[in-house]
Amino acid sequence: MPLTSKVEPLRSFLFEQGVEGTLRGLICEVADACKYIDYAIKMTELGFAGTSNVYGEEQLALDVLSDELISSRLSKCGLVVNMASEEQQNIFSAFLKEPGEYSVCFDPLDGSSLVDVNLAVGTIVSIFPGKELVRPGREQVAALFVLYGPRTTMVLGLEGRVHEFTLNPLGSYTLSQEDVKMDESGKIYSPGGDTRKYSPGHSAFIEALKNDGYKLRYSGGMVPDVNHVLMKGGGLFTYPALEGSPRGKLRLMFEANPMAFILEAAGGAASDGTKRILDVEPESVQDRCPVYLGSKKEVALAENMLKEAGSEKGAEKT
Ligand code: AFP
Repeated sequence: MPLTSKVEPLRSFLFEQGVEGTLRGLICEVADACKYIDYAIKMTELGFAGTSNVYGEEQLALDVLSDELISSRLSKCGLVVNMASEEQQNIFSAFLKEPGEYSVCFDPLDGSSLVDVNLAVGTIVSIFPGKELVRPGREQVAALFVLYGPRTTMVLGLEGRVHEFTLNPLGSYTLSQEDVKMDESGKIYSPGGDTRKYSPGHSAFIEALKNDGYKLRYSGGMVPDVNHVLMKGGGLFTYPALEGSPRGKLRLMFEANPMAFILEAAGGAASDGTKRILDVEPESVQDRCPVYLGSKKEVALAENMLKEAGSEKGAEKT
C-alpha cells in the first residue's frame, strides 16, 4: 500500500465515525492483541500444548498462547466486565478497579488445525454491552474478525456497517475498505460437514447450488471462508445440522453470532436453517448452531428447501 497522507488509521477512523470512547478503546485493544497473535503464528514453533479445550479438542500451543494474549490484555484494559473464550470452560471476569462497560466472547484462533499446513486462520470477537454474555446475538454492539492470511486484515461490523482494515508493516491497522456490501446473490459456495450425514433437505440444497453453477470454495477455516463470500460480494458459507449432531459443529457465541452480525450489517443474511441466527436464545456459552451465512437469496433458498423437505418427511409419516 503506498504511503500517503490519506492513510486512515483504525483509531482515528473510529473517532471520526463518532464511536463512543470505551467501545473505541476496546476495539483497538482487541486489534492490538491480534498483532501479537499474527506474530506468534509466523514465529512460534508448532506443537501441542498437552491440554484439551472444553470440547475435548487437543489444544495447540498456539491456541493456548492466542487465548492468553487476548484474555490477559482484555483483563487489564479496564473496559471489560466479563469474558468467554472458546478455549476455556467458564465465563471469567476482568480485573477491574472501576466498572467496565462491555463483555466479550472470543475464539482466539479459529481453524488452528490449519496452521501446520500453512492455510489462513483467524480470530473472531463478539462484543456485548454490560455484563451479560449468554444472550441473543442481536444484542451485540460490535463484532469483528481478524484474518491471518497473505495479508492480515480486520473486518469490523459496527452500527449497521462493515469496514475492512489492513495491518501494515508499521504495526498499524489502516482502512482498506469502507462500507463493505454484499449483493443479493453470489456465485460461490462453501459447504462444511461430512456429506454422508447431511439431511435430505440440505443435500438437495447443495445439489441445487452445484447445478446452478456455483463454484466450490472451502478451506476448512471459517474466517477465510466467510471472508471469501463477504469480499466477493455474495455466495454462501454453511455448516449444517448433521446426523448425530443436530446443532452442527460451530459454536453459537464464538463463531455463528459474530459472523451473523457482520454479514447482516453488510446486507447479507444469517440463518440456522429455520430462523435468524441473531434471534437464537442461547442456554450456555457452549451452545452450537447450524449455520447458513451469505447473501440473501442463497440463505432464503436454504430455509425454503429445508422447510419443504421437513414437511415432506412429516407427510410421509402420516
Ligand atoms: P478448528 O478450530 O478445530 O480447526 O475448527 C475450525 C472450524 O471450527 C471452523 O473454522 C471451520 O469452518 C470448521 O471448523 C471446519 O470443520 P470441518 O473440519 O469439519 O470441515
